[in-house]
Amino acid sequence: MIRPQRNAFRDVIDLSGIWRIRFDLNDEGEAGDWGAGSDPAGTHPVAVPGSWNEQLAEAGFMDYQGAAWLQTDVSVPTSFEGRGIRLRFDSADFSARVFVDGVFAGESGPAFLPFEIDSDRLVAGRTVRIVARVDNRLSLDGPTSGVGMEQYVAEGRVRDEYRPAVRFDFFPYGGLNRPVWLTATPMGGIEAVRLRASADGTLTLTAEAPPGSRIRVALADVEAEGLAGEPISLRVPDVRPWSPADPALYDVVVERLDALGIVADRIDLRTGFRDVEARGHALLLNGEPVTLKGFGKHEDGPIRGRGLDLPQLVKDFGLLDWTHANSVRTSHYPYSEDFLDFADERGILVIDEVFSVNLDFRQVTEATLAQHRAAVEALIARDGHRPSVIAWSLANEPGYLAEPEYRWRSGPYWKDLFGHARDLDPTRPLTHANVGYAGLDDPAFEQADIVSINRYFGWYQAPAQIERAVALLRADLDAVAAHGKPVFVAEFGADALAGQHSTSPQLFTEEYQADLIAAFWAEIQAHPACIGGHVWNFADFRTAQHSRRVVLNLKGVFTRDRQPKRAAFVLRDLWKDTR
Ligand code: BDP
Repeated sequence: MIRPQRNAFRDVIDLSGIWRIRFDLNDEGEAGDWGAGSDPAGTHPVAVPGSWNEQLAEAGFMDYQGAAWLQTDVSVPTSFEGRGIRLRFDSADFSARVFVDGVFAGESGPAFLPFEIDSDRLVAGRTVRIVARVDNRLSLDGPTSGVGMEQYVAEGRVRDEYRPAVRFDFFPYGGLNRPVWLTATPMGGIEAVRLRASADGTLTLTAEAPPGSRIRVALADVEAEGLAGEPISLRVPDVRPWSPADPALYDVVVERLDALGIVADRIDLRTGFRDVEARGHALLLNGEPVTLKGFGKHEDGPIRGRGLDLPQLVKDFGLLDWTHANSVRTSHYPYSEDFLDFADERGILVIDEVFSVNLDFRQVTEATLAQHRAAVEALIARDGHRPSVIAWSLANEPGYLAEPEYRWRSGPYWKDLFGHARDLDPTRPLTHANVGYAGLDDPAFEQADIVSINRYFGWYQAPAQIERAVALLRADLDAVAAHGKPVFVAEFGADALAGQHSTSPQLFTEEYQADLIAAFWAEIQAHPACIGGHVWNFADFRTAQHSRRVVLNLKGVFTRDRQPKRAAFVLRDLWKDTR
């Protein structure tokens, strides 16, 4: 799948704007033919991109979990005549079925990743009705295990009940949270591009296009030609390797030539040349050890929820620079491509995470593994050309319910999944984020290239006892270092309510959060096997309602509206000279 772009051969219309939404409280829309569209009287306005929740809280949909039908009308320009016309959704949370003029036309793939819809109703010169049935429930056997009231009751885990029902600690926003596009591409055009670029200036690119098509690749002053479906290699002399200190990007032009050698399609991409490798206890970028300092984040903001927010993206990258952070994990799902554009440009190293949170091994079936594999494939296909992406994270905190099944069922599961990811991309290290309940001998560690751990000593365990917390961290670092791999602290932190202060160690104060983070950072830096750490979280974010949360998860070092807490200044100072 190629990202929508406009050039002499391709065109794109942004369908962002106010759509209409109809909530399907009784799941009757499919039977009731709601795909044909609804009378505006029974609908609400909703902004796309944007989550429906806060937008329509007053209408009663803040915590709504279920299906909702979003619709808009679009006039297909006559200039699209003679080209392939499609819809492209950058994502749908968490899944969607799409109807064009009342006819089912296709559905989403893995959550948080783009999908395209073909329909013979998309004809130049016509006005068509697009209806997307979006559902923010998760299936029980997906790579992020769903949960419902029945499970809460059956498990007798009354205290774990979240509203809306989720097994994870962030809000299950529903809606079309990223743009939707109408695209026109040449018939028989380029359908996909995979590329690898290394620090020595070599680039290998494979373009998918009709068999036998000739493909030309041009980059800097170098050109190469080959056939669709086959690797085409070239070498840029005196390349400037990409790194946080010098995020040098190169424009790559990929063209398909017709039988006469005339250009019939063109794709513009940007990439950077760099190598990344886990060796011994080190992470090497272009052969040099690198320390990861940064944050776990979320796509989250007031009102728009998870809706793409470009001003906030600009601000966030400014704040990453301001704190001297060099890396981010896309906890806990693939972020927008706009986010990754910034990361590539600004030299921010990204651990790119698949949407698999708290996978419950009591519920794992063959279908789970198949979906998990598909999510890894789609993520690597979307982001594989990005120099900023230095590692794939295949899961966050699987086995977090301490279910005994984790011990005996997860080994073969990880072997298959990590093996699959490695086959697809042997150039990047693989990891996952371990939770204490899954053990220091987490079966996933055996497959991972980087051993990542999430640890909340000083918060959930040993609260208000920083010295003990650090000792517990050290013990775990020592234990997992025995795997002989680089060790990474993927999450640590404490909630702090901005404006809450104390002279003694008190949970929820800015001082306690700052002191805990500083103490952890000292240990992370001192530990010989440790390649760095990510503070949880960059900013306060909304989560489902739970008695442990005051509306938001307050572990941000910035508030939800990006005001610094004390910890932000402390990190800025600590990270100033860390390379
Ligand atoms: C970790 C999870 C993260 C949570 C965090 C917390 O990976 O999603 O938000 O705990 O409790 O276990 O704040």
